[in-house]
Amino acid sequence: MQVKNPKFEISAVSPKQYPAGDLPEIVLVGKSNVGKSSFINTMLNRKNLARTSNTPGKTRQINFYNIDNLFYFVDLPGYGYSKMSKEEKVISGKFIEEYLEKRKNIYLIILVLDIRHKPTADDLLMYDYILKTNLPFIVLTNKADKIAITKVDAAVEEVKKYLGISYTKILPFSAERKIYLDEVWKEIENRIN
Ligand SMILES: Nc1nc2c(ncn2[C@@H]2O[C@H](COP(=O)(O)OP(=O)(O)O)[C@@H](O)[C@H]2O)c(=O)[nH]1
Ligand SMILES: [Mg+2]
Repeated sequence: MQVKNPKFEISAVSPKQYPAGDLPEIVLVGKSNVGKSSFINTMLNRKNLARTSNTPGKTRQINFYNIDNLFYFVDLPGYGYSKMSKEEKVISGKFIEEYLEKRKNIYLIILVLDIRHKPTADDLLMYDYILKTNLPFIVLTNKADKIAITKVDAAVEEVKKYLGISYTKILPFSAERKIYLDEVWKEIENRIN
């Protein structure tokens, strides 16, 4: 897909601020720091459209990026950041659930995991939650540049084993090295077309 003019549209702190209309939404879900914002930048070939950081994400914001008026990338608050207070964890969870429960135009959820680690307890909770929503989803194992290229397939299989699934699409990704983008674009295009 040739993206021409992606735009940041809004940081919503309440459902009233979600964009009007019914464009398809492709939603990024994952723990803080796993690379959700980097994923958006890499897919769009922009350096800083989505803000990335090494510090805890904003727990109350849902960022909407309008992609050529064809669809939105939706960057949900990260969960499970070790330095978040208990209260912040509850708040980010509430924002994630509110969006996933109420929004009618979710075309695909992209759950982002770290290819180097087994899914955390929070990842597994999120995964179960996504299964219960019955929404279409894929799993990305990001930061594939951190392991040898010859070990990527096995690492993906390992994560798959922890999730206990055989039918879900699970793909490697590297926002850093900008590799494995084509497969993900294919998934997105299949959903929105
Ligand atoms: N090595 C490597 N680092 C990455 C990758 N994706 C993201 N990062 C880094 O991980 C940190 C968190 O990324 P960010 O996109 O802000 O994560 P978010 O909290 O999920 O939005 C940043 O320092 C990124 O540069 C990747 O594929 N490989
Ligand atoms: Mg982010």
